[in-house]
Amino acid sequence: MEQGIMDNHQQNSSLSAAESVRSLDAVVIGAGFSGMYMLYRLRAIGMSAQVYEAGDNVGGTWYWNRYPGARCDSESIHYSYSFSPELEQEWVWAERYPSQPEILRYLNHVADRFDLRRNIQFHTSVTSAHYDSATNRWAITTDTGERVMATYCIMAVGCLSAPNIPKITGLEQFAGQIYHTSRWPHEGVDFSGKRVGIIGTGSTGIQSIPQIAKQADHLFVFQRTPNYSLPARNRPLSAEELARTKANYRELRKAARESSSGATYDLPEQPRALLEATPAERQRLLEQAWQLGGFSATASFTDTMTSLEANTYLADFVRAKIREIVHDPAVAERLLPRDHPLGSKRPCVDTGYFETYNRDNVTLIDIRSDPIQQITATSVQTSAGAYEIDVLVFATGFDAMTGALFNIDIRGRNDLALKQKWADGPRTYLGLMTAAFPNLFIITGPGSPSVLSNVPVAIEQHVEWIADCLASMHEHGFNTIEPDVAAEEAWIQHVNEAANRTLYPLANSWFLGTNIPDKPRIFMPYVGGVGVYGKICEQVVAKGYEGFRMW
Ligand code: NA7
Repeated sequence: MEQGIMDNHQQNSSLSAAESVRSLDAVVIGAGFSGMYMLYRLRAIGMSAQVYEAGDNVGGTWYWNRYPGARCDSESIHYSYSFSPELEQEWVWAERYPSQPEILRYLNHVADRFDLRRNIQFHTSVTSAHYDSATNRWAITTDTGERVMATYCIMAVGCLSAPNIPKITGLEQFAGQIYHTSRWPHEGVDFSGKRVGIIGTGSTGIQSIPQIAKQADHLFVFQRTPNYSLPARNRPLSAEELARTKANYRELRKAARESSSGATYDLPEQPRALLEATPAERQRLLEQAWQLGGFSATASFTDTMTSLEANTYLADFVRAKIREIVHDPAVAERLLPRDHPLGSKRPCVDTGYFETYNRDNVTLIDIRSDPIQQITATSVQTSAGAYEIDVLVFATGFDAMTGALFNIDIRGRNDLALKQKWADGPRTYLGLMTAAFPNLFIITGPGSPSVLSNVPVAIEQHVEWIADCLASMHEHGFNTIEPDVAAEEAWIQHVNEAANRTLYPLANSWFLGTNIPDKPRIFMPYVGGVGVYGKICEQVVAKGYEGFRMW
C-alpha cells in the first residue's frame, strides 16, 4: 500500500478488496493542464496519487489537437501556470498567442521540471469509477485491466475532449482519408495535390481552413452556421515586452484572477458601454478594438453580452468588415453570421480566415440551404450537387463539458450513474462536486466559469480549492465530502439565472449542448465571471464549507 495522509482511513476500511488492488489517496483522470497541476498539489499535501492518461504523453487538449493552424486564442502570457514564479521566469513565449506545438513543449517542460511523470500512467483510459459505500472508497478500472482503490476521484478530463463526429449517411463508404481535427495524426497530413472537404466552421475550422487551403489542390468548406471571427493580429513577442511581463507577473496574475474572463487586455481605454458612446466614438472604439485584435473587440465594451442593441451594433461592424475583406459579394453574404448575437457562440479568432475565400482553390458551400444528403466513396453530395474529394476533415467540435465524463461509467451512492443523474442536464454545486457522488471532484466542471474563461486560470483556482479542501479535511479528521442537495439546487438556479440575464441563450451552441442530437438544452458554464466565482468559492470556505457535508 502506498503511503499517504489518508492511511489511517485506509487501515480502518474493509481490506478485502484493498489487499488485492493498489490503494491510493487519490486518482486523477487526465494529464492536461488540470491533471498535471492537481498531481503537483496532491503531492504537496502529502497524498499518494496516480494519474491515468489515455494519450502517450502529457498535454490533454494540446496533445490531441494537432491540426494545421492550431493555436490558443488566449495570449501566451496569460495562458500559462502561475503557481511557480521560477517557471514563469524561465519559460520564453515566442508569440502573442501560443501555437499548439509551443504549448505542448511548455507542458512537457512542466512535467519534467516538477518530475510529474513518475505518477502518470500513459496509454491508459479509465473505463469506470464506482463509489463503494461500504468502504467509502472509489474503485477505478482501466482499459488495461487495472483496478485501483482511492479515497478521492478527481476528474481532470477537460471540457472539450470528446470529439463529435456527425452521423452522415454513407460516411462508411468513403474511400479516402477521414480525419477529425482533435485526433490529428502526429506525423501530420500532406494535402498537396488533394481535393479536401472540411465540415465545420467553429474555432478549429476557422484556424485550419487558411492552412489547408495553402496546400490543397482544392478546398471545399461545408458551412452550417456562419461564425463571427476577429483578427488575431498575432506577432512575435519582443524581449522588452517579455521582460516587462515577467517583472509584473504577480500583479498581472492577480488582475487576471479578479477579472471576469481570467485574463486582462492591454486596452488604451477603460472598457465602457457601447450604447453610451456617440456614433462617432463607437466607430472609433470599434476600429481601435479591431486593430488591436483578438478578444479586444468584446473586452472593450461592458454591454455587448447583455444588450441586444449594443451587440447588434458590434455585429454590424464585424459584418461590414467581412464584406470589405471578401471580394465576391455572394460569398461574403454567405459568410455573414446573422442568426445569433456575437459572443453567444464562442467567438473565433483568426489569421487570414475571411481572406482565404478570395483564393481560387476554395469553395464555400452553405449546407443550411443545401444540406448534405450523403457521402459516397468519392464525394460529398448536397441537395445542390456532388463535390468530389480525396480527403474529408471533420472540424465538428465536441460533446462539450459532459461528453468526456459520460464516456466513463461513473457511479455514486446506490449505484446511481452520473449519466442518469444528469439526464436532464448537469447538476453540480459550484461546478466542483455533485450530490450522491462523495469525494468525486470535477475540475472546471459544468456550473463553473471554465470554458468562458482563460482556462488555466479557472483550472488553477479549482485545483487549489480542492487541494486546500482536502488538506483542511485531513486537519479536522474528516475523509469524506459531499454537497447538500439543497446547495446544489440553489447553485443550479443561480447558474441558470445568471445565463438568462445575458444573450448567451439566444444562440444554439455547445455551451447549451445543442450541437449534439438529443442533448438537453441547458446552459452549462457559469457566466458570473472568474473573479466573482472565485469570491463565492472563498466565502463558501470562510463559512465552514457552506453547502457541503464533511465527515
Ligand atoms: P465548434 O465550435 O463546436 O464548431 C463545430 C463546427 O462544426 C460548427 O461550425 C458546427 O456548426 C459544425 N458542425 C457540427 N456538427 C455538424 C453537423 N452535423 N453538420 C454540419 N456541421 C456541423 O468546435 P471547434 O472544434 O471548432 O471549437 C471548439 C472549441 O475549441 C472552441 O469553441 C474553442 O473554445 C476551442 P454549427 O455552428 O453547430 O451549426
